[in-house]
Amino acid sequence: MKAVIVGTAGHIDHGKSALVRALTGTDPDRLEEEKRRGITIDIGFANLDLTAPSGEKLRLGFVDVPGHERFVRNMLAGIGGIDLVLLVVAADESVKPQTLEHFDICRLLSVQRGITVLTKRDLVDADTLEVVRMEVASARSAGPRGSSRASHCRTAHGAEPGWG
Ligand SMILES: Nc1nc2c(ncn2[C@@H]2O[C@H](COP(=O)(O)OP(=O)(O)OP(=O)(O)O)[C@@H](O)[C@H]2O)c(=O)[nH]1
Ligand SMILES: [Mg+2]
Repeated sequence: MKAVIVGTAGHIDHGKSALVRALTGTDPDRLEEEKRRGITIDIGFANLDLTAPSGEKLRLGFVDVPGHERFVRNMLAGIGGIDLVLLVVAADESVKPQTLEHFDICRLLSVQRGITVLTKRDLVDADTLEVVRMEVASARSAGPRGSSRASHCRTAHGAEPGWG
């Protein structure tokens, strides 16, 4: 079975942990303090087994990181050694300081592949979503290189990927 390690990155409260939970069914926020405060403090983990179109079995191992600027050391501990990063940006807030910081960290650590995920699309109209998409594309120009696709989903009600 092939293993792929998938990390998250992005500003606090932009929906990284909710995305991992929607994709895997596992809440990566395992600490009591994380559940009480509603934020990620330390890195969390979840798995998803998939079958590739070729029939090959895949195990995605997710490493969910905190977005709070004070926990950037834990973010650094989680993001090293990943194969792919999910660059999470909330559509109602767009690009914020830790969006850019995490993009920079991914670039400095030579993360080769990234998928941009616009979360919270249920909170914005179509025009706003388009503006945010452009702002994120501009920020991404300094982010991980290699193949990437943009998507957006409404994780509060289950993952609804819309590839674009
Ligand atoms: N309306 C709506 N709310 C969402 C969506 N995704 C996440 N949320 C909510 O946004 C809040 C923050 O989500 P989290 O997944 O904890 O955010 P996070 O990026 O992991 O936050 P940190 O780990 O602390 O940086 C939670 O209350 C989620 O339920 C979405 O697509 N739509
Ligand atoms: Mg989180």
